[in-house]
Amino acid sequence: MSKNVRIVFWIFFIGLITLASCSLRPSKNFQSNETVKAEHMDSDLIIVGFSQLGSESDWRTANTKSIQNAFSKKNGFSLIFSNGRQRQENQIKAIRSFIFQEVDYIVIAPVTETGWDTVLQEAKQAGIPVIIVDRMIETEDDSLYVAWVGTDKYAEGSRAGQWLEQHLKGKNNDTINIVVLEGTPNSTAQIGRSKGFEDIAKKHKNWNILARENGDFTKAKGKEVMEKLLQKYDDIDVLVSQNDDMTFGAIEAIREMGLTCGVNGDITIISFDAVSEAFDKMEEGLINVDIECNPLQGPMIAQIIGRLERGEKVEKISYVTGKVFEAERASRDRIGRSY
Ligand code: GYE
Repeated sequence: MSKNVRIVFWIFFIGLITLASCSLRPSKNFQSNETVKAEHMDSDLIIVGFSQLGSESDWRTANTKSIQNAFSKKNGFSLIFSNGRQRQENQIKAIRSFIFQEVDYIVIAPVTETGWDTVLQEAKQAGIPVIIVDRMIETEDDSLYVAWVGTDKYAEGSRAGQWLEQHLKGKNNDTINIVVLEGTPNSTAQIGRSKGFEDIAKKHKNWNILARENGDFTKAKGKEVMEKLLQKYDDIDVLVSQNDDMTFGAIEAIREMGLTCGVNGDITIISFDAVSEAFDKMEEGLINVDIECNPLQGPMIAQIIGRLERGEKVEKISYVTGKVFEAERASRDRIGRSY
């Protein structure tokens, strides 16, 4: 064979192989439910359907990652993940599809507390154990879930109040004007953190809650709502913001108004979650204190499923604990944190 003929031959040969491998590879987009089911059934892996409520915050991203890592193939799981985009109807649809796919376990991080009974009854009838994570559901029938894993949101709210008590100790008794940026209405995080803080606030006659507004746990909404609050009130002393993302938005609003915040600032800021960017802001002195809410809940949920698999009893309620981080110690306290 001459050199040219050999080159043409190889080009032709490689082209043939590429074509063949393309047509043999099944396209994911065209997989039917039946194919997905069969794939899962073939393996010894434990199939878990996880309905995450959304991707509204840094906290949520860390929570999703923790659960995805814990439910890896290496750990013996096959995870079907669904993002509810902050809407309960999307989550209900996802749960129904998990039931249809005959998963072994359903894990739900519910966006709000009410309205889950019907779909959880369907899961129960199908014999699929349900584990609730992060936020809680409100139901009369606690046989609808086998276990719940999350943080104590009421305790987080009261820690915020206790911190403010300490912060104001020894100062004069002038009126303290407070605004609260609340998270998604009717979510456990909003209900618990509001009630926890308000129960402490009630004890102080000079604490004046000017406004409680919904910022939906997002940076954009936090900024928008804070702008309105700053236009309406020119004497805000304290901002209690129920998550870090809303706080980041609020800080932008405050600075754009020409005001200052945090340590020695015009507005004292109490935030929740303690994600990495919040530590940056504490180091800059822009946030006074952050009430931690630990999102790394995947390993605990995987452990619960492991116990259920071995037929062992599991705790109905498991709390993940958290700390309180202040600006002054932020650079030391953040060492070793992964989110
Ligand atoms: O604080 C917030 C997220 O439910 C504890 O939801 C969670 C909260 C968290 O969007 O950042």
